[in-house]
Amino acid sequence: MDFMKTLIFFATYNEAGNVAALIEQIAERAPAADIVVVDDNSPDGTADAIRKLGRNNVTVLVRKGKLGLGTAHLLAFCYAVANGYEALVTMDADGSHDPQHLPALMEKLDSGYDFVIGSRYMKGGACDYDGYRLRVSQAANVAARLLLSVKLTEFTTSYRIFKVEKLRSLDFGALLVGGYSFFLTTVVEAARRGWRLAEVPIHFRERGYGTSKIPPFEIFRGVANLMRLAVVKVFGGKPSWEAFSPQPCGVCGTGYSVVNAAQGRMCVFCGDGR
Ligand SMILES: Nc1nc2c(ncn2[C@@H]2O[C@H](COP(=O)(O)OP(=O)(O)OP(=O)(O)O)[C@@H](O)[C@H]2O)c(=O)[nH]1
Ligand SMILES: [Mg+2]
Repeated sequence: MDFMKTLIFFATYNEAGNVAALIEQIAERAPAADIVVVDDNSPDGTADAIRKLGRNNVTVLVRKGKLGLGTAHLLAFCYAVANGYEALVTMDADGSHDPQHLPALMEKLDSGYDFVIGSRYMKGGACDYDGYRLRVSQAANVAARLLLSVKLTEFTTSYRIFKVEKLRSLDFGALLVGGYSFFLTTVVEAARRGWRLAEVPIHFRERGYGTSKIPPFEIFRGVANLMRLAVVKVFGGKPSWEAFSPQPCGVCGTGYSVVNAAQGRMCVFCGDGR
């Protein structure tokens, strides 16, 4: 298939035990795609483990420290736009997001959508979580569907594909929300702008090596963010159609400084707030 020029992104923090197999599996399923990794200077040497593979379609962007998962995704958005990609896939690097689903995500996007998310909860999907974690995740996704009236069964997982041209119409500053709330907020901002949204079923697996990086307080931040988005939906009116707006960063020299009207600016590459 002559697919769009595609970039596949994942963020890493201490995933040295997972990255080699992941990159190999991505290469099997999406051989024409480039890969960009945003690593937050993982102490376990993740960046070196990737460089050792010697693949010339893989770029590793190393940030100086743990600047968070949401800003890593924003950096990938900036990078995809700046480098002329047409499609951007985002996924986790810990083995939860199986590259076997890449062709389905890509084909669905190509059939006329702007955004496709891998769903654990639609027919045909599956989630290896159990007990408390499964119930929290299911409840969060049902609540999002009802409160936001967006017809998806999945909002929170980061296995997605975007039309890059559409990313330019998002207000990146509105996505500087901190932590895992980034993922729900992205879907809501896309829906408010009339993007065509779709989902395909995925089997979400338990992570491979290593440990989870989600701090427990993320649940509370997630609930607060969902309430905020529900209020914005009712009272927020039309979104501002601010174009893709990252600015040059005076400290690191990249063009990846994202501006948020309320919180000021943040460079999603070096973390500088000026
Ligand atoms: N660069 C960067 N990557 C991160 C950061 N936090 C998490 N990650 C990566 O983001 C992905 C998701 O993180 P996980 O810790 O697996 O979070 P999760 O999948 O929501 O939680 P589990 O279900 O417990 O695995 C993994 O590839 C992590 O290595 C961060 O602060 N910076
Ligand atoms: Mg995980």
